[in-house]
Amino acid sequence: GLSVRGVAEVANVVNIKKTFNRHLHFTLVKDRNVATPRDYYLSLAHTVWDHLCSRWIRTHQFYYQQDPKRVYYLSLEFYMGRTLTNTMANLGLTQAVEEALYQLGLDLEDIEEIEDDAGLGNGGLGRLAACFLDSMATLGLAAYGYGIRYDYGIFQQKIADGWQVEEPDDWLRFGNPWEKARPEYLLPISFYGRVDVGPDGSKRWVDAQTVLAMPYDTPVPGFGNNNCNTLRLWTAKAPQSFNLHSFNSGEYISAVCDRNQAENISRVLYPNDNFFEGKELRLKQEYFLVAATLQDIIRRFRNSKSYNHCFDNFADKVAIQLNDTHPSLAIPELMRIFIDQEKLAWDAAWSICVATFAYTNHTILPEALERWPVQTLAKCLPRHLEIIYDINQRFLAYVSERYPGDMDRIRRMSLVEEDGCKRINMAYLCVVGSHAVNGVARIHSDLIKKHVFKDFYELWPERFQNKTNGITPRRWLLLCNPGLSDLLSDKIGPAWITDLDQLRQLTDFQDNEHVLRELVKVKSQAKRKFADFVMREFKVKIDPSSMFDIQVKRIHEYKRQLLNCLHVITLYNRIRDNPKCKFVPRTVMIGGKAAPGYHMAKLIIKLINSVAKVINNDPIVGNRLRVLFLENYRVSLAEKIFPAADLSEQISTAGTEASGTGNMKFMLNGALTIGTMDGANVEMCEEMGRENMFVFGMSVEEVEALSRSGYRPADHYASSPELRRCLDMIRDGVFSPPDNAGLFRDVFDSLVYHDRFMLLADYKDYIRAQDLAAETYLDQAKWSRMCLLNIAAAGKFSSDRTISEYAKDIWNVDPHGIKLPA
Ligand code: DL6
Repeated sequence: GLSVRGVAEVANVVNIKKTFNRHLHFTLVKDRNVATPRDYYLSLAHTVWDHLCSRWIRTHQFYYQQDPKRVYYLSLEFYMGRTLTNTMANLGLTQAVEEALYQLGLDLEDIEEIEDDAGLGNGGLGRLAACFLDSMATLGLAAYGYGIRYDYGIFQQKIADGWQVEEPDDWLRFGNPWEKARPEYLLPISFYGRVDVGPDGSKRWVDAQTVLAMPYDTPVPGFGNNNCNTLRLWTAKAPQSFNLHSFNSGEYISAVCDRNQAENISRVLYPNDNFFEGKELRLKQEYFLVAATLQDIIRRFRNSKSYNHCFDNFADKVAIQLNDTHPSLAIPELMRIFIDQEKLAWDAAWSICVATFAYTNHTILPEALERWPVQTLAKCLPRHLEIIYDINQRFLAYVSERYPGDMDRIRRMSLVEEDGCKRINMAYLCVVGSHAVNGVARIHSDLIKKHVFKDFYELWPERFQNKTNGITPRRWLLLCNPGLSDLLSDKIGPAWITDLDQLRQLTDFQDNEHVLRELVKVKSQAKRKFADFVMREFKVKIDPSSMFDIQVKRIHEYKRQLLNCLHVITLYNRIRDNPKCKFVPRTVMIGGKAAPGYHMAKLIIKLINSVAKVINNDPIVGNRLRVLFLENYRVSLAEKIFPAADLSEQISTAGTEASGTGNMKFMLNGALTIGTMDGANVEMCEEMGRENMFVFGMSVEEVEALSRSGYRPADHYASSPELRRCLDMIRDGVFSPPDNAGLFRDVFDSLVYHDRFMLLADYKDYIRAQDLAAETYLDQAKWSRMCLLNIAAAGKFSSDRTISEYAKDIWNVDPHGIKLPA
């Protein structure tokens, strides 16, 4: 056993067994005769929790003593997944727990499977926040995550007759052993009401309704440093006084029932990825998070040693990172507190705000950008709307000073959009109210300077930065892929766990046949294990010796799952045309959730399942091609998929995927990428060398040029017989149910007559790259060497690197970097 999993010392094992049995008895109140697998999971969770408590308390004592600058990561999403395995790994308890359970006749892996994912996120943006928490704790930053404790996380996806069906994610049904409620720290949050003007002209928000915010704390342990930070999630509670008038007018029962209304604020995560839906409840969620968090931040600042009865040094002690525009109301809210409550002058308050806030942009898709109707803001947050108008007025005055007479520029840069329904552009508000704005991969950061924020970049070039995304090597290698972890530690030592650049040492083994064979063996084992899982879970047999070709991510037109489909149909046609021909056997797996209101995305899922049905049941195909839709893709399923992947599909239209982070997880686990020059693929390619990636498709420049010159997808349809045949099959009902031949007509029309994401333009080069991938796969020596060089080049994509850059370039904090006592 490697010491990175902790050492199973006899005393530790004895102690763990004792604590486990004590929790089974006193906490779960069960004996071994009646205990269920969930009782064992909960007993173990409580046992591991006991090891966290002192570290957690001591970390916060240490922060109070040292009083470092605090970093606050505000996000509407934290896609945490499971906690048990991660906590054991970061605390170095894994070996001891495994041994203790073995002695008790229990299997750790079975127990781990009981835990429900904490699915408080949609996709990349939420998972990034979770990886960042792990890195901030591991680097020793005094950092806090702040979010909402949704009763219902991202829905559970079921597939019925090939269609997506959503089920509520009741993740708290059996209780959550990883949180501590703090009902003693309730905070009041206001909504609605009106603005009252005092005799001196001062403004006050009055007649508002109150909802209470109750914090739940989750520990965030660092890896091997005895640090333990906090993720604080808020839940909505109705105050005792809620609907008091109805109580008094004798409507007792309905008044109690109405309390639900207030508590609905934290009921459910909005299931949109990269899409803005301007619902009032969502606005209330965003303000609820922001208002509760700022009260908490200010309370902690006031209680800290460096507080000297004013806010002059606030920004030296507090950094607030806005994860996209979702928490952007923090800017007018902090201004409201400073001006209306603390009586600061506007200019003083504004400089503190700008020095405090930083904003990360995660997308340039126009349909994802938050533009709240002024009416909605006026109703829910009347004082904030006024403050936004004031911010805008001063900002535009500054712009016209800098560009006298340039009325068009002033109109373009206004935070208030006047065409049609009046709206506030929240991204612009963030740029104006922050000292730093960053994109999430180099190409994306360049694009926001060129397009979305062009005028703002001209005005304030020094505000714009890049922070290429990363992933935590703990969850995405150490814990999800023990086989590969052990191989790596065996060859280069275990330092890669907290210093991923160490993986470069692997290049020394690129021509070492023995090491390459070991790598192949690790991959084969992971593939067999995944095939067994697929058999158990989905009752589908897949061939572990076939190439595992995988695309897992949210279903979205810009991510081009349909392009993958067109390749699958192309392969199918080639097999049918040439049944005797040799083919590289492939298992194409596609997984991901569609937003429940996104019709085309749901139709794409139905198409994938329909294509799978035809291909998998065609005897001519045999085992040369299998297609499988992976139901309910989520963090815990991802952990099983990446270690088993051969080919990673990263095929978005150049310029549309801000970064991608799944791409990095595949790379780190030794899968090869077929991808466009988009998002972080560009930097992955740079790190590994173009010869180690299957790059295809138009560049951003080519996409832009084609748009300008007028893209005509029908030309590609007309000129490529292989492509036309696939599209015609989709149109003509080859994959449709017998009673609905025209089901996929909209897919055909969308591609041939619109094709917003230019699939048809990239089709030919995609097929070429796929053919090259197949040919390369036949040469196992070459393929495995490429895998090794992919892993060796993955160091840059550690979220430890990303967070170090935020710390230095945006937050101006030094990681304390010391190991606390256990
Ligand atoms: O930065 C994390 C993640 C990127 O890796 C993805 O490329 C990007 O699509 C995603 N963006 C969003 C935007 N959501 N909103 N609004 O989820 O962020």
